[in-house]
Amino acid sequence: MSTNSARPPVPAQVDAVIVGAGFGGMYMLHRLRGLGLSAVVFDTATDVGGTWYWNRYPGARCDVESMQYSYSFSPEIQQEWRWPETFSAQPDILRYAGFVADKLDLRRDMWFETKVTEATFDPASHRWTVRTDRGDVVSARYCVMATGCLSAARLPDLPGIDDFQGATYHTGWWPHEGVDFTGKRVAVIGTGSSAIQSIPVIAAEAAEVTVFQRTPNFSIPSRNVPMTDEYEQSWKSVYPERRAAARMTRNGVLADPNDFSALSVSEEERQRIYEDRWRRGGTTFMAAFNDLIVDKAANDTAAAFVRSKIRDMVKDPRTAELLAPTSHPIGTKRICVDTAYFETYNRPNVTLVDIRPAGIERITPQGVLTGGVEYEADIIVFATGFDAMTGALTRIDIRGRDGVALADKWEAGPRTYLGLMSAGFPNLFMITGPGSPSVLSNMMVSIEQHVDWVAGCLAALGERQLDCIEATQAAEDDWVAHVNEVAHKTLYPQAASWYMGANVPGKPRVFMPYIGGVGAYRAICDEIAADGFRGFRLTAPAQAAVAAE
Ligand code: FAD
Ligand code: N01
Repeated sequence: MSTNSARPPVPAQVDAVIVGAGFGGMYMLHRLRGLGLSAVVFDTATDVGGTWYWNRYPGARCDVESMQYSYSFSPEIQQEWRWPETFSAQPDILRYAGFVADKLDLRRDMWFETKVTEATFDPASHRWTVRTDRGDVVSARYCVMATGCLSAARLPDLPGIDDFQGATYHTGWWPHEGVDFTGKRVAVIGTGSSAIQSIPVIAAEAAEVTVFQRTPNFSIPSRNVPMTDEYEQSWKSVYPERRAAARMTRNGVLADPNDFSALSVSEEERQRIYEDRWRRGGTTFMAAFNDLIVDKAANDTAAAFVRSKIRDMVKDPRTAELLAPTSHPIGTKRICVDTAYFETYNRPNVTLVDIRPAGIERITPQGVLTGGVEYEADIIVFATGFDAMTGALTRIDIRGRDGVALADKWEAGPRTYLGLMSAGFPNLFMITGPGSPSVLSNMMVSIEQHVDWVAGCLAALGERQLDCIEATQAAEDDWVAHVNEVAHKTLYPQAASWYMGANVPGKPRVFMPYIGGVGAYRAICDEIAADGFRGFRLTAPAQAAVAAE
């Protein structure tokens, strides 16, 4: 492990290179060690934590409760660690990542401040050559991309962005020393989850906050509270059973879903159920009925309920109307979870600026120009999101068979088999890749499932004295068609969301995650593995394909 220029050399040959030291890469390293395989992990960060290392903006917090957003693989870790709040704040999740890294002594195989720039497959040796921006060259049998779905932060391409004379920050690259907003005029661009979490905290400190909104978002109060011993024990005393149950749910979260339609109950009963979910708070609001994400009429009832709550919370009727989302069905953009977001617009120092339809004209040396009006600011916070799901992968020059670049193969949208591998890229695994439930789920559950599947796959290859696995084109084509088919049975494609690539100009509009459900997806992956890795071609050193199409 190293975080400085005097770092020890990286081994020239390993069984596996893992890219990323977030929760995915950390657990992958642990599992590979358990198989007796050698591995190195690279990350551009100075330490473990991934998302929770980078997103240090004020108010950053988990929207899955921590008793569920945590590793389940180690009974010791899950019993020993204590969360201070029900929905943990970023510093606590980062401390947790550090705790796990210490406990498993992970850092000795990790090289930080090191960006993987290239990975090239050699079909003759069945090995990958991985290069970094520090000049490292590593030969590895396997390459595991634990690069994260929401790790490629992006600034919008706004004219004048470099001319601004104040300070600028992106929520996904937040400075470790924090930002002092005291007495400052702050412009916040964006109203997604990161903005919705940070605006109330910034507004409590800054002199003025001006929020530039392109699309209003649905948000549910988190109802975060300090953890009580009783609540903690109610989980820890039955953790194995709860974890097992969560793995078979739709989203990897125990949410107490109602299995009936929003349209099957009276108006009075519907409102009672929504009120109950609103009072409980969090993303499980969407589990109020079983058809909110497939039936527009059902969805409309939930959307209308949340809009009415927004109108109740925001005193100025014009601002309330601007904040009430109407452009997409509720839940089809990632639903937000907040602490006093809407109420923040009742503060005298907070102004909402609707930038539709023209958008931001330019960043000026003094601030933000939109609708012909210049809003002066000392600080601009870009809460403008990520090149999600594909960005971290396509920013690496990954070359598979015949020198084909992954970025070129995915030009019209990502193509994978199970979100785990892509045809033409043997021995290259993705953790929570596009085509898997990933961002539609409690990511800890999905990360563990993918890592366990990859570890099982590598163990099976070893037992059979094989050294190469590759998705077949036919299996990939079928899976991509299935992912699309399932997505189009839902309302999701109706939103211009980052799930669809719609937030990045020029990115193809393809619904990227698999919406078939975490439990159903797990069963598919397990069944495929049990059937000799159906749809994958497994080969021995310098031999022809020996198994399974
Ligand atoms: P990451 O944590 O993103 O880690 C990937 C790592 O790979 C990064 O550290 C990055 O630096 C590194 N990397 C990428 N490319 C390279 C390269 N070329 N070279 C070297 N290193 C590289 N999910 C939930 O389930 N619940 C939540 O409440 C939740 N909240 C979130 C809040 C925020 C602000 C964000 C951005 C995401 C949130 N997520 C949440 C999703 C979150 O990303 C996952 O839960 C999880 O942390 C992802 O872990 P990971 O290891 O797969 O990826
Ligand atoms: O990013 P986003 P995020 N001009 O893409 C706007 C997870 N997460 O960082 O919607 C003006 O959602 C953009 O507008 P529009 C979670 O999965 C979880 O907030 O494209 N505005 C939008 O309002 C989440 O979904 C938590 O019209 C521009 C905003 O910027 C994901 O990470 C917390 C613009 C970007 O919103 C990403 O969230 C934080 C432009 N040129 C993150 N470009 C939890 O609560 C973009 N925007 C757990």
